[in-house]
Amino acid sequence: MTDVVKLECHDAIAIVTVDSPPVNALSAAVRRGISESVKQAIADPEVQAIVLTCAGRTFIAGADITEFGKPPQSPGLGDVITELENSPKPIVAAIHGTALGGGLEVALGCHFRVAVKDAKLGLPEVKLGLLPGAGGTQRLPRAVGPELAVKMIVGGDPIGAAVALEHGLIDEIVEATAAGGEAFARKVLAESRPLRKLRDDDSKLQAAKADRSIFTQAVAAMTKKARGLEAPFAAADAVAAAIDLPFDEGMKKERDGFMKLVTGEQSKAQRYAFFAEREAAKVSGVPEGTKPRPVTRVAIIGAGTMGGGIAMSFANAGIPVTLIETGEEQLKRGLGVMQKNYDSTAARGGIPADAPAKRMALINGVVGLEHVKDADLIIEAVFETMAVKKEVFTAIDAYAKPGAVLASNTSYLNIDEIAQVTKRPEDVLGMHFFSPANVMKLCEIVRADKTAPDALLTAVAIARKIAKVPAVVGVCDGFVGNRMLAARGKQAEQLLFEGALPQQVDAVVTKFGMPMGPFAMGDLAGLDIGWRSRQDRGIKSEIADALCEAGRFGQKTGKGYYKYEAGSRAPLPDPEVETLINDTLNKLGLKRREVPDEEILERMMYPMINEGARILEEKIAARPSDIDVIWLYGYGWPIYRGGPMFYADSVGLKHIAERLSYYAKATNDPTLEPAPLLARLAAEDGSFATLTQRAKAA
Ligand code: 3H9
Repeated sequence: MTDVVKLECHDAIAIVTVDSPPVNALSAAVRRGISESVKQAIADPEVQAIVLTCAGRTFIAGADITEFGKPPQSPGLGDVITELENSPKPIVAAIHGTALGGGLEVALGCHFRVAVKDAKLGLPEVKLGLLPGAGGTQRLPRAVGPELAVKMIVGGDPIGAAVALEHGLIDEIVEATAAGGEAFARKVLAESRPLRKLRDDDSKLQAAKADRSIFTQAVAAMTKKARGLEAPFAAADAVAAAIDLPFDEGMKKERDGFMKLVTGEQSKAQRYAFFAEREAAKVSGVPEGTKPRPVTRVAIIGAGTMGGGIAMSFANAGIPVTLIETGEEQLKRGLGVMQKNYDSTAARGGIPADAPAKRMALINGVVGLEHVKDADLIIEAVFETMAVKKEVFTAIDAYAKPGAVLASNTSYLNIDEIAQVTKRPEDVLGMHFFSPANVMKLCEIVRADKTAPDALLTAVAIARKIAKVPAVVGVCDGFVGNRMLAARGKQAEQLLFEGALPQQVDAVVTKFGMPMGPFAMGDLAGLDIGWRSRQDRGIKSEIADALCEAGRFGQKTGKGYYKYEAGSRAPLPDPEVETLINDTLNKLGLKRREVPDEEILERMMYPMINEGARILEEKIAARPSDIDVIWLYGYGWPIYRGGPMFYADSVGLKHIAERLSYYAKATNDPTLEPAPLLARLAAEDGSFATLTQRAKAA
């Protein structure tokens, strides 16, 4: 029929196949192809039923996200779906892979749905800052009831075929899509089944119409973690319309909500983040045709907090792990923590009841570095000093098989120096996981001077396989994330010397959307670590030092920048800290001033952005979007603000450069002067996005 949609006829059954790699997204051409094929099948007197299916790896994965923000092209998706629903001949959607967003909405417009057993069905639009805009909020509650619909639409996670069958979203599980769809269509014809138009079927809405709490409770559960986001609340409103209003009015409400979101700033940022994440997995400077090395077993050295979390990430993906410790006692403790962690997740229903045993069975705890010998990838997660790292890498070099990739989980040490102690620096790189490693999605992959391209790709591929988001970075102190964090930390401390209080600084940062402010974060990590390191280097930081001298090491001592009630992690402002700050400032002869929140925000964000610009100049990160990915997935940067470099563009680089210059002078800190790249972009009224466009064009 068209290049992207094909129509064939098998003995009275028309098969409409969408074939638009990679994910059969609903571009204008696909929409047109579906519409024309279905019209032709309806007009063909030979055809009695229609099967809509897809070629390639997946059913339609949604609207074509790249079309948002551009002038609309007809036919609109909603119109195509109405055509399907109004077809006088039965239409069966036959689903494999993922039927997502507009893809599931197309399937909901069909009269019947079948799927293979590992198919997934979902409406993930909220993750892009949107709500389903082609009838999903009106038809899904009619298909599965408002409770599950809210879970899928407001939460955004897909369900599997078995759950879909249980709740009536699909009619049957089939072995293969085209054949299964065809067989099902013949059954519909043989049994003269009436065409089920979801728009006309309110039966599953009745319970929630009578008892509104079914809906409100489901919404409350799904919006618990939606602080700052607009889409989940707008999506819930649209589902409410399905319960309260006739179908056509509900559709109008959905359309209005969708249009508001798709033209708004949050969705723009979230769509940017979607593509930034995928872009980050594309490694620059690697010869074409380079393939990752196969990885079937991983060895992890160190069963502490980091090593344990990393081991769990691999076990969660079904990859066998050799977990190595120096003694039985440490090993037992590490394995015990992992077991407890799995058990409590299973008790909460986060993983199936048999998952803890299955996953623990994949982790083989042993003592002695010689056990790295079978591993294709070895990740060191031991104590963070160069001497210990060198000792471990010397031993790994002696035992590891040829071709194994040797990774360090260091968060700031020089990988080149670590690689030098081995006879195979080409196999050495960094894999910097973030704590807790079984939860946080980021993995900074550190490319050292001599890292071989295929070793690098191995780390990137395996990170994706264990559901992490990889971002390749170069060697420098703290790599990308922690280096930028240090720039922020320096300002946070300085603000205390000028008159701000920890709770004021943290409140500004959390109001912006970060999960924690710098001082609460310091308390969580432990203030003694920095104190010891300052002592070793002969450096002073009078307020932080005074806290540690008073035994306030953070959460672990129940007191730090805040106080903590026994058993609680909630930071409570402590008047003693204010007194301690006042005393310290008096001793130093400094006067407190009122620091406005706006200044705090600028001084928390702009120095980080400035450091990001330096990182780009030094080619430690290849793209501004890689920096954003690091902050989104490693530090909880609010997704609706896109990441620090995206945020910088939205504020305007000219303004940021001016403010940095101002603060450099006001606080007598030349490091705050705009980095040359930032200054240049600001002077030409450019942005980090223009930098990316130029790099792509070159
Ligand atoms: C929607 O449907 C709105 C409607 O309700 C209303 C409309 C009026 N569009 O992720 P991968 C690209 S909103 C364009 O690496 P995987 C992706 O960029 C949409 N491109 O593969 C990448 O390109 P490249 C609701 C898309 O196997 C390539 O495909 N749907 C789209 O790991 C491979 O992607 C969603 O939100 C798209 N919709 O995962 C689903 N999707 O190779 C979004 C992917 O150049 N998609 N691409 O980097 C996904 O979640 C995953 O891509 C999927 C496959 C699970 C499908």
